[in-house]
Amino acid sequence: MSDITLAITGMTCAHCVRAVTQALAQVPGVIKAEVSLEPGLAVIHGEADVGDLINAVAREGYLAVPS
Ligand SMILES: [Cu+2]
Repeated sequence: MSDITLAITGMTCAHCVRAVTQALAQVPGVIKAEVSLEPGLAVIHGEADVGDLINAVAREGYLAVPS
């Protein structure tokens, strides 16, 4: 099992963190997603596709870049 770290741009409050966390958690293969507002970072545990993760974050209106 590997961890994936994404830098997330655009989050401004706890609601954003929750939205990103839930979006990531719904991607197939994700066991757990931990998102922090400051710095904007997501650590994803599991075997998810990085492109799927980035797209899930984008659908919520935020920018994710592999970190
Ligand atoms: Cu917010």
